[in-house]
Amino acid sequence: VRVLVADDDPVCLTLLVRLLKSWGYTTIAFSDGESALRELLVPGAPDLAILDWVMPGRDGIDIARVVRAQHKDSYRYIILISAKDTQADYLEALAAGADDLLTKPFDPQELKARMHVGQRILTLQAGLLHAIETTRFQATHDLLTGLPNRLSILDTLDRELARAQREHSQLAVIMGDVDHFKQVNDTHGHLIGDDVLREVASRMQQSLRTYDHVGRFGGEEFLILAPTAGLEAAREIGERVRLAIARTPITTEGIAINVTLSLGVTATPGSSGELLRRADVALYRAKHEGRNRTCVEVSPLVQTHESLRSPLEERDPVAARRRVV
Ligand code: GH3
Ligand code: MG
Ligand code: MG
Repeated sequence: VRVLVADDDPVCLTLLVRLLKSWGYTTIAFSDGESALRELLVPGAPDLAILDWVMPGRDGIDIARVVRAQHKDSYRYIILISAKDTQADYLEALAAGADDLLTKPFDPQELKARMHVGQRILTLQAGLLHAIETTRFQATHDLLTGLPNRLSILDTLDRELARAQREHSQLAVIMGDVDHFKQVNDTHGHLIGDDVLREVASRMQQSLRTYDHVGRFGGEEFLILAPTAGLEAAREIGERVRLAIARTPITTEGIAINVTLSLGVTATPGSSGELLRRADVALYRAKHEGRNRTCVEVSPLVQTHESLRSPLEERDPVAARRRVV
């Protein structure tokens, strides 16, 4: 355990450091408050500090106050040492944010005992932070694939949509669904089915740009959000994802399984509900037309404004015909 020690009295500082070392602590020592505070504020600083109350520049109580105001994510346990020993002093120290006040000259055994109290609190605190982090992750992620879950990806959709509106940029929404996945389960069993889903999720992630999002929308259904992508870019993303899965069979437990994905693509304008509905319509069409393909559903607004000569259609007459339907 690393301990930060600050005291402007060199004799006291040397004594503290020697004691702490003999108890197995690693120490970082400072003879002034200013540099002690600077060190305490960097990430990864020692989370146990013993500070002299009265020091030139920053005194111990000042440091405690600043550390408390700034550190929200991790805890710093602060023990003040001082010749001050009235009840009023004690209360002032605690009110400023110190965890403990030890009067000088201190009894080494008492300091040792109080250090243990500090360590106990820090261990509890670390456990609590870890539990909160784990809970937060589990509440927003799918356990099987590690992707954001439905709630979380829908939340991201709302945020990205608001941002697209603010920045007058586009947002593409792509829904992908594994083809005949029930057959994978029926043929190879659920555990292999789970492996396949994990691999599908991983290949999807790998074929996206870093600022795109993919979440597990349902059982074998995934939702991709591509900020700044219009319809044409979105269809390219859809095809890239589709090929990443269809090109190479998924091998698990020595079995190679051919897996394909159908994708429904749409892009702004539209509310999140409209975008999801259109992506779903496009996905349904991809299934209906034979699966392992990407279909596009255009906003009715775009259809009227851009009529029938968008870049997408010039490049892909098949898509153009589909749009007219
Ligand atoms: P389609 O091409 O029309 O999408 O056919 P499909 O068989 O993929 O679609 P359907 O909706 O009939 O079946 C989806 C299957 O996915 C049924 C369900 O048991 C399975 N499934 C959903 N979640 C999981 C999961 O977490 N693990 C496994 N192994 N299977 C799952
Ligand atoms: Mg399916
Ligand atoms: Mg499905």
